[in-house]
Amino acid sequence: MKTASLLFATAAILALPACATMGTGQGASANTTLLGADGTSHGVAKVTQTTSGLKVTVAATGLTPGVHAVHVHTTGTCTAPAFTSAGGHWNPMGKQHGMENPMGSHMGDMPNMTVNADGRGTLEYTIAGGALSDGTTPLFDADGAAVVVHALPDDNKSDPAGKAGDRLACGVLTLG
Ligand SMILES: [Cu+2]
Repeated sequence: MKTASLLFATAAILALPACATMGTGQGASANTTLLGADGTSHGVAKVTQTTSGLKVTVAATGLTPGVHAVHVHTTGTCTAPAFTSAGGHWNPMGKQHGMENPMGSHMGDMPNMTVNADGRGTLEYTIAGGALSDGTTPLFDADGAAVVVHALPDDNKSDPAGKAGDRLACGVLTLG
C-alpha cells in the first residue's frame, strides 16, 4: 500500500512537467468553409493541434464524384475564381511535392479525397510534426493558410503540385 501511494505520488509529480511542455497550442483549432468559384459552400475543414501534429478533417459537399487532391496551401487568401492567391502548398521545410517523392514532401501534402455519387467526401489526416502557432514554422505565420480542393487527384510525386489541376474550392483558415 505504501509503495503504491509512493508510486502514484511520483507519477503525479513526473506528469506535471510533461503537461507544461505540451505547448500552448494543444487542442487549439482552426476552421474554414470551403467556397467554390461562384461562392457556393462546398463544406468545411478543420485543423486541430494534437500531440503528434496537425489533424486535418475535411467534410466536402457538392463536388464532382471521383478522386480529388486536397492540400493545405501557404497563404490565407482565397480570391475566386482561380484561387491562385492561396499560393503553393504549405512547405516550411523547402521540400519537393509528393508523399511518394523521395525528395518530399510538403507539410501541406495530404492523401486524396474520394467524393461519392452524392457529391460528398471526407478526409482525415494528421500532418506529423505540424504546429498551428508554436515553434519556428507555425501554420499561422503572417499570411495565414488555406485549404484547397482540386479538380483532379494528386499523383503524390510530381513537383510542385502533383498535377492536381484546377482549384475547385478554397477556404481561409481562421483560428478559433
Ligand atoms: Cu493544392
